[in-house]
Amino acid sequence: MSLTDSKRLAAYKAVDTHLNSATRIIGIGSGSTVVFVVERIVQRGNVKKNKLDGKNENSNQVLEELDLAQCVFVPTSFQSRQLIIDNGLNLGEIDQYQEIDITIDGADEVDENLNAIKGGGACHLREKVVAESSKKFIIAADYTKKSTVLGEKWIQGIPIEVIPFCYSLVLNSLRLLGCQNLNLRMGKNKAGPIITDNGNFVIDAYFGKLDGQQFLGSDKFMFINSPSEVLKRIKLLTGVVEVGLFVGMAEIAYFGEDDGHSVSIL
Ligand code: DER
Repeated sequence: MSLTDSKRLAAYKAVDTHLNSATRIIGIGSGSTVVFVVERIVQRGNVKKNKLDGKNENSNQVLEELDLAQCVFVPTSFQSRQLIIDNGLNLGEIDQYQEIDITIDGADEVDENLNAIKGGGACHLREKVVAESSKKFIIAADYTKKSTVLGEKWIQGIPIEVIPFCYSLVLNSLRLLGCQNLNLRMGKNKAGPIITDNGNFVIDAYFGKLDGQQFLGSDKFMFINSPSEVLKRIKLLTGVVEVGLFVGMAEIAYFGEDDGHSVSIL
């Protein structure tokens, strides 16, 4: 069972469980898993033609056909905007649709309380805006993303979008918060740092496991290393635009397992 197959499993399950003929405004996340979210939405646009025989292959669910002409899709990045356009779906922008019915997105890690680290693709600012504007925020991910606590498997660090002008000041502030494992995210096929869709830099800051058992920070500003406390402390730093911690936002998460057919649900 490949990782790609497990992403597809999770994406299809999320779409088949939550999208029906009444769904109109849909937020599309960013990353590799959401490619399969859009793939399934397009298939559901014509159940008969795509021979889905009305049944989801993983369950006895009856699949309603989606009237895609009546639906609008809100992107969370340049990548997801392109995905919507390339699949001939109606594109809507967040400033036109502030009440989104449902957003389905990926994640880099999800803990047992449905808190998530996002931003592996450096898209977490727009993803969080769209997720917060959604009545339902659903995560679809492969089995490697499921953890007990954040920081257990995703050790690349919490993605933090920062203003380029003062990124070194933010690095210093993060050290004062107790983070020693920090780096400015550099481009792979681009010299210098990556630039987000919003023209900013990304710092990845690893605070260890966010299990709420340790104190972080300098003497004057000690705080517990829970996802909510770490999010608050980072967000308050001057120069920080958005933090890749989605705390208490997801309603449910689907993980494609590595057995080739099962999907676990959190
Ligand atoms: O950057 C992001 O937040 C993406 O959603 C990412 O976390 C998920 O990436 P994947 O679907 O490619 O694993």
